Amino acid sequence: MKIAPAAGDALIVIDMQNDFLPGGSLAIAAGDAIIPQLNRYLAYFAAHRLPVFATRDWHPPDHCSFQPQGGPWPPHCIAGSDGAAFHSALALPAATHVISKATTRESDAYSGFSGTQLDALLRSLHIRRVFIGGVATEYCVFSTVQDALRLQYATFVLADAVRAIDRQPGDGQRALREMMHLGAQPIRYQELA
Ligand code: VGL
Ligand code: ZN
Repeated sequence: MKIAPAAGDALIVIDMQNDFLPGGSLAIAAGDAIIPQLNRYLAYFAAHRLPVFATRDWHPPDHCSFQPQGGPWPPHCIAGSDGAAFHSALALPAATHVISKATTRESDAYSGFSGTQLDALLRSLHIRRVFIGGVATEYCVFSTVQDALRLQYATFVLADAVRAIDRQPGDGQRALREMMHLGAQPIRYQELA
């Protein structure tokens, strides 16, 4: 099936930050392998003058999700650090809307919608369909897709431009199946008209 992105569509790139990519403090194996794919989607949306959003984890140094505070994760994506920066190979257009999340000690937000202006911005731009890729499939991508569906956006998951942490083998695949079960549609770059 061919999908033709058009007015009313937006691309949302989730958390493509150094700490989630090889060399980072919470590195996803081969997470950087999806950058060329994401760059193709970014170029497509920019060429069609469609809005692009990029979410980022933007944590204080003592964030509740960090192991020293009793959370599940090593410290990562501390606001303003190199680890929190988007990967330098990610070709974000100058007009990208950057959405920072989980910015206070007590707020842990996997979803790009959680505690942010993302929904309000999408609505102000009359967006009805969202195309979501990035990392990690079973955490921030999954939560963002769930919220997008709950908020009534037609939701496409970039099947060729997501990567999982896979703490348990198969976590990413299970999350993808669940997203489709909830009503998301997988899409691959070749399917863009
Ligand atoms: C994420 C773990 C901790 C993510 C964020 O972006 O999926 N994962 N914080
Ligand atoms: Zn985090």
